[in-house]
Amino acid sequence: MRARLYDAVALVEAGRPEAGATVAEDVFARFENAGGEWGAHEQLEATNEQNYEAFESHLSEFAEAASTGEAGAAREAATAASDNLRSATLGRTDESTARAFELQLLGSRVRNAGLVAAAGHTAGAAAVGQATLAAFERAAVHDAVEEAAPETYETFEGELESVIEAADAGDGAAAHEASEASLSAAVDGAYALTDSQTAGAGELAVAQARAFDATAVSKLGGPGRGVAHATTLTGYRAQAYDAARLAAAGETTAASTLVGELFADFEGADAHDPFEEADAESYESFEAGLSALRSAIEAGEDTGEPLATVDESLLSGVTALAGEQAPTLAAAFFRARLSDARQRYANGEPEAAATLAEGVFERFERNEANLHETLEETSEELYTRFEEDHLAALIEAFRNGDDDAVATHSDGVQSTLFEFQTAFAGTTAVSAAGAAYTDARVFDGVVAAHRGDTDRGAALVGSAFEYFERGAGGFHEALEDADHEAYESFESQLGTVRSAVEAGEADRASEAAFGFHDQAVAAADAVVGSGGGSLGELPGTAAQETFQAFETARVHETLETADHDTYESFENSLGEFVGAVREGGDTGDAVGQFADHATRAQFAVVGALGDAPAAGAANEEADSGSGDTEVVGGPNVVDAEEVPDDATVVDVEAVAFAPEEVTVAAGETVAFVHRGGEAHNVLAYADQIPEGAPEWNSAGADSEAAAVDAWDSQRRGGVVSGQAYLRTFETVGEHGYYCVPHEAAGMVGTVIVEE
Ligand SMILES: [Cu+2]
Repeated sequence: MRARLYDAVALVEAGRPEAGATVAEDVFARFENAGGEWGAHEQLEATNEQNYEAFESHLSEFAEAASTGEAGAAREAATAASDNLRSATLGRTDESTARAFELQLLGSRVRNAGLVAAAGHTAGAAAVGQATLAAFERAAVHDAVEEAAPETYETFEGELESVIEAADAGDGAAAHEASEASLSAAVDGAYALTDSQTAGAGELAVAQARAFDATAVSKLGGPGRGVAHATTLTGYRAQAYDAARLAAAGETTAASTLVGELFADFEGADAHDPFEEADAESYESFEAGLSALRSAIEAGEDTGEPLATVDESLLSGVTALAGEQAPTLAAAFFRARLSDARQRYANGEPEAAATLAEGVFERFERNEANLHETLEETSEELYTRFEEDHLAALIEAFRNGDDDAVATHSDGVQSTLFEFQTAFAGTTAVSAAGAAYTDARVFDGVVAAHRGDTDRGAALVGSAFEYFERGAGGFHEALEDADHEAYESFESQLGTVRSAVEAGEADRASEAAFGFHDQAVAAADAVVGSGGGSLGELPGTAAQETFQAFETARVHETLETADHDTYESFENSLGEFVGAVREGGDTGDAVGQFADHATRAQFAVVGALGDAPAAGAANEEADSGSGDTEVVGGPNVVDAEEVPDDATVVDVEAVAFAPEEVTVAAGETVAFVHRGGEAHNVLAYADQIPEGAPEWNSAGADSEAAAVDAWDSQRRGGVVSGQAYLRTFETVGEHGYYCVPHEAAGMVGTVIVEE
């Protein structure tokens, strides 16, 4: 639990206070749940009432500081809360145990710094590293470990300094690597400081902390590229409305051209394939709706229905692609629509303006793209200001023809939505939304130009320019930093549109606007790409490291011996957790399950399983049959000594096949030789072998499914220490394979067979 407090601090340091606050709230919730972590709530309360109260108040101070992004205050409160927990630990255990735990906790904090650095937030990582170093120097364990294990002490401190240095130099990968070495030294140090049962319990707590880290690190990423694609689709939404508007104004040719251009742009857009993949149905209805819209425009028919189809399909696409950032983009779209309403009012169309604003209101009430709920959750006060104070009043002002009120409430809806965007989303998503908003305004300006309203068109494009120049919620700076060339193109293309609109050259303005649309998408892409948006494999790697660390941990065997069922549940839930992280999406349940099993495991290694809180039942079925059943080989599992000299050897390590890919000639034999960890097996994926090739696996079963079943029910097909599995390959092509118990930890490989 103490390690998790520091996870939250690390997130705040990395500039993600909202994620830090979420972790803090979760720590609080788990603590309040009396049966939760270590049964800590009850124990702490029983140990010392005063200490308990101090802990609770520090925890809430911490949550507060985390939610407002005050890293320094958060760190202070976390340290204080952590000290309260430490005192509680001391109340129940001796000084050496407390020191051992202290050292492991410091190790977890070093690894946080490494992960934060690997996620690209090197400045925040350096700060976390510095704070950890200072804490270590102050800690009682400092002198104790120096005395008990001088080499370990030096490794721990030296690697910690390397983490700080690498982070300062902006080298995230090096910082991550050094942090692993430092944590591993901390774990070793704990064994030097206390008995192996206690140190083992601490090592399991470290595994628990690692799992939470992997979850926390996934929050460090900005939104992925999906947000940039959603920006493209948001731009199309505005363009479709503009086309319908031009058609209604009798500008049939311009309207039809606009839809044609939109179509052409989409066919070549980066967003095209992701849209199709994310939501095939909406993708198809979008294309169909767009054709229908064009036909309606050309035939002079009502565009209402096809426009609605286009808009709804695009909205589904935005929601599917932008995920939790969909409300940010929806707010950008609303802002563009409401700007358009104001423009219509100024054009002497008050009823049209009111209808348009009512449409926005209705969409908002429908909770389109989850904006309503998200706004309300983000800030009740902001929500009231947007809806009641301004949006409702704006509609009324349009109808009353009250110019002053229109000005006040137009500004009001714009500023409240903008406030929401910056409060809810990080700079990356705000930038993507800013690109979408600017894009929409530019097209509105072009529509005005087509209608011969040069002044208004120039004013619209000018206001887009001004919005960007004023900073656009950090978009301007983020783009300039992310990609200077993209930044310059964005600005110069905006200038091109403006001069075309000012010159009253509507067709040239349309063309320039499509050029600008591309720049807006490129800008969103550039910011997303640099904004920590692409964490790539990091969360998966962090989770997998948890598995690997356990496979080679000293406590591994202790736990297996102490209580086999607990051991199995622990490992299964860890595997499931790793799988969940690698798949992306919500890992809350999986990490919670694992944390429960890890807690039980800690009780098991100190011989107090009877006192352990019960764990969830999610992994019970995974235990069935495997229990203590002995591992048996298959027909081609042999003694390692029997491996032929001319066989190509693949090392079967703790949780990897090395090398992961080998190439052999047809007719040659590959020997999969056990080198580390517990029992592994080797199975060809049924759908990853050449056509016509027989399925193969270490169980000697004739299908993958049968081999999995043999493993699950009888532990057949296992390869243990001192053994090897031999397979002679006849069919040319690629054979993908894996190990059942460790697939989630990335234990997969490929054999390429050549002529
Ligand atoms: Cu394995």
